[in-house]
Amino acid sequence: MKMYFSRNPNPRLAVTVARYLNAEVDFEFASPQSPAQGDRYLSLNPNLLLPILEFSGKALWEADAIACWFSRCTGSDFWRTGDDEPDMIRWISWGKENFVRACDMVHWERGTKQRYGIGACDQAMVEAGLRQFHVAARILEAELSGRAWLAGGSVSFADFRMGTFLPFNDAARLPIDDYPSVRRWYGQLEGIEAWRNPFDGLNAPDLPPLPN
Ligand SMILES: N[C@@H](CCC(=O)N[C@@H](CS)C(=O)NCC(=O)O)C(=O)O
Repeated sequence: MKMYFSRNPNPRLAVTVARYLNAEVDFEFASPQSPAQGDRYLSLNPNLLLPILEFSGKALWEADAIACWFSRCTGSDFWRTGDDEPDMIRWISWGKENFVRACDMVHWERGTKQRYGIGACDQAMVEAGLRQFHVAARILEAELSGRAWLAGGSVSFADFRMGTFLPFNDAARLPIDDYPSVRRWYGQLEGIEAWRNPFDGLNAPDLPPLPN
């Protein structure tokens, strides 16, 4: 199996899952959106996005699907398959529509657009993202004040997915410290080596720096 990745948020999430689960996979840094590489990746993922997992002559894309596959391959319950599965899917689904989306909006303006010179930071979009962030973070705060992790008694993919953009908070500057239980939960994720250092030993250029 080979996974094509970059250091951006969704591929980072997939690499983190692979490393956390010790999945047997080779990693290859890719830039499917660079004109020189586009043709190569179009047949693997028509969206020209990462991550992509190639195995048995086919290509699987979408970080969630790849996480599900790694969890199966390694016989882990990181992707829940028992009674906690609906709960895990609830948080993945809600997260992508709410908390993760809000983080993405702010990170896109303050992070990705600035790193890649895509355009000026749109303050109205940042403010809209921050409003959504606070609405979602309040819900997450209430949930996490009574439990350590989102689904069941141990970390699951729901936690990893919810945290997709938080390793990039140096750029996004989301006010997670306003929410003590969210902060505590995120500290638990930061305590996981694969979360902190997913690219350790991999051949992958750093992200372009943020301009001053
Ligand atoms: N819904 C997709 C989103 C994938 C996506 O947006 N990937 C972005 C990075 S976050 C990408 O490939 N950007 C180009 C690159 O990193 O080279 C998933 O969850 O995998």
